[in-house]
Amino acid sequence: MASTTTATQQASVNTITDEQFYKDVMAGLTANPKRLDSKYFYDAQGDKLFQELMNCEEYYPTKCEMEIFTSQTAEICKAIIADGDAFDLIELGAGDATKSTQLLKYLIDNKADFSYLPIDISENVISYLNITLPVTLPGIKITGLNGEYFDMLKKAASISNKRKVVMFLGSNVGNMPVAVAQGFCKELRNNLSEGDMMLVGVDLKKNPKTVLAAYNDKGGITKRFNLNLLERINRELYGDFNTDHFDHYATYDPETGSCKSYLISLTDQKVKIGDETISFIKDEYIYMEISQKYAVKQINDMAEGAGFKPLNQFFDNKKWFVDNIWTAE
Ligand code: AVJ
Repeated sequence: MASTTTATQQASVNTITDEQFYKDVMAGLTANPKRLDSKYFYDAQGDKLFQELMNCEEYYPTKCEMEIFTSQTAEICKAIIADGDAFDLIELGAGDATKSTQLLKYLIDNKADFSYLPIDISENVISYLNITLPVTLPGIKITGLNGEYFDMLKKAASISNKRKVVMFLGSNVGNMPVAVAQGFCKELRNNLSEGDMMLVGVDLKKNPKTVLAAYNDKGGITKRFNLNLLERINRELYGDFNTDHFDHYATYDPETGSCKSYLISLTDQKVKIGDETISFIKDEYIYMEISQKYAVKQINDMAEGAGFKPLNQFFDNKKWFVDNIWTAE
């Protein structure tokens, strides 16, 4: 984790500590049933695997949202520019910012007055963006923030009091169960002022086979992506997981729209994490991740329930994904 400080990293703020990672892992693995938090998927190795996943045939959400951002750039930008006053464009979970780069380029070309503040849980991602974006997008004003969403949102508000446009793309909101997502939207609203905006990417309910295939790809990238969290525990918390003794299991329920991932212990086994020992029985699962899918009406209800007014919806051709613009009321 953050030990060296380079010129670019000085612009970023890091709040995620090994200690917090250790606490969360131990709490999850001593709980019954066992669970791990999917936000920890994204170390350097996890970022790489997610890149691979985004490029694999079955994983459609990124492609759909990319289509929306490339084919409807002007319309989306017009909506967020609004009446043209200066704004902060904040991105929660920026990742490699491929999608937002479409918007950033258009905004810069059209002389919009804005600063870009990407927030990401991955330190690796933030230092990458701080270095590469000024090269690919000359003239961009960027301050990367490495940490938890709300800590960094508060940080962003303390840096500037301009109008805020907060992007939450890629169906990252799907990594929360519906009730948690509703609470999350309310908390977002509490951190914003009237007239601020949200741009939220949401994966829609669709043919269950299409959804399941995306989270159970034939090439096994999703499996490696999940197993990487065990390897990260080995690397950073002195664990001795043998990943050959775990399998990946994904499931999608078309009724609830919940897609869930588990790791299944293939044998009775004991795993050491530092000085602690965790026992698994054969077929026991670790709950890893939820990727919630929504109906359009559900999304608007969630916005309104949180104090936002739905302003615009941008769909891909297949209507598999939607980017929503909400205004804080
Ligand atoms: C980055 C949270 C949007 O849930 O679709 C991809 C992560 N997990 N395949 C998603 C993920 C398994 C992804 N998000």
